[in-house]
Amino acid sequence: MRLSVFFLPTLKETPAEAQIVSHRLMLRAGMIHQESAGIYSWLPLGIRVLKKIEGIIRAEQDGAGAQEILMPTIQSADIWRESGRYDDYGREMLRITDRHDREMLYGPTNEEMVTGILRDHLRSYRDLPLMLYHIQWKFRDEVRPRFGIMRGREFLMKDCYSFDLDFEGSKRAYNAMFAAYLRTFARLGLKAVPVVADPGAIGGNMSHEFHILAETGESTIFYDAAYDDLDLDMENPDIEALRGIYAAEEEKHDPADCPVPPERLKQAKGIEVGHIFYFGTKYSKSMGLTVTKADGEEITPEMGSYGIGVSRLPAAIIEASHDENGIVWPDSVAPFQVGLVNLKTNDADCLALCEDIYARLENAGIETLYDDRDERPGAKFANMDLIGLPWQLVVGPRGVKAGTVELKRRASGEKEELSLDSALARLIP
Ligand code: P5A
Repeated sequence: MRLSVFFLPTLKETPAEAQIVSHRLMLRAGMIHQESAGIYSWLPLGIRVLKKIEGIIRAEQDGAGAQEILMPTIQSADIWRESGRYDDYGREMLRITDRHDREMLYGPTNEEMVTGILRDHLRSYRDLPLMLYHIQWKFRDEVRPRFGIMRGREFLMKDCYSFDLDFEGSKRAYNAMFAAYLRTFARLGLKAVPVVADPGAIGGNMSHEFHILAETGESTIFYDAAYDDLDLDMENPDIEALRGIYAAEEEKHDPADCPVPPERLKQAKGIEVGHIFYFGTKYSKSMGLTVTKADGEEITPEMGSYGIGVSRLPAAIIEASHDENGIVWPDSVAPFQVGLVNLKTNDADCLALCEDIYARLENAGIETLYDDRDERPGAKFANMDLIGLPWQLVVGPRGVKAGTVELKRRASGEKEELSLDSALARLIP
């Protein structure tokens, strides 16, 4: 992509309304645009990151055996009356009346809808176990939307639902999702702490949240310092080892029963990026979802639900990975891998070399943002640092004469003068 035509409305000034660094940087880097309180448009740089995150989540959900579906954002109030949550949900639910005076709502979550789908289509007990997920926008009329997309009113969630014949099966599903979550967050460049949590409005009696430690986190968690020392293979996490380590959110933490000695107990702020629930037959029972076993016994499936705050994740990643100059994207979610900077666009040799490099990177499938604008070098460097692409490849008149380019790694700031071929060899696998 050529920066001269890319829609990247960056801001030099720090927006006054943004209280935390991720919100400031997302606005300054031209990733999002506010429409109303807690409601945002995603601009080209922002949507590229969001799609990368979605891709990793999707791959790990598929890998855990869940199947992708897509349910609508607008739901009928009727199914929520069946579960009994229509009145319970209160003012957080955005209620809508259609032209026939039917009561509808913008879904804050989909337990009822997915249970309804199974009620209509589950034919045999052999169809279970089953895990279905989708990645869809939700609306919750939060009392205090804030910090940009971190606590939005309209936000993107990955929500998965498991259906099993018995508790044992349900526990297997829960554990498979637990492991998939740790792998997902690791691939996003994050270390997530799983904590025992309160199921709240979703219900049930077993629940874990996944938190990213950050000063700006809205939740308070308590955890065993052993977690900090644990050298986890996050791509292949040892779930039992993790489970053995005490961690709980504030409401679930009882100093009187806490198994961790006070000197090893840590209190920290966390950003909740995921939340999983086991709630047995709460929805299947109230909505009459049953299946008949071979011996004629009628079973009410056991369920769980598993959420990830997809649109919250870009902010959580920025909170965990930035410096004074801007965002530092992990390779896996970066909107482009390489920023190609032409320091002198009116120099024929610089131009020719940049065009050649750009074509070679693009042909090799390396996503490249090519700064071909007629701008001061200082502005170009500041811009590249702000948007945080993992690699910067800088081409200037001096280097062109010497046959070299400069390759900078954004995360470390390390710069190297290399021949073009060695620079490209680094970037093209
Ligand atoms: C689990 C999936 C649920 O809704 N039902 C379906 C269950 N869980 S949850 O904890 O309420 O939400 C799941 C994740 O969504 C993110 N999230 C938000 N992100 C941005 N803005 C919000 N207002 C918001 N509310 C929830 C969180 O990451 C949460 O863990």
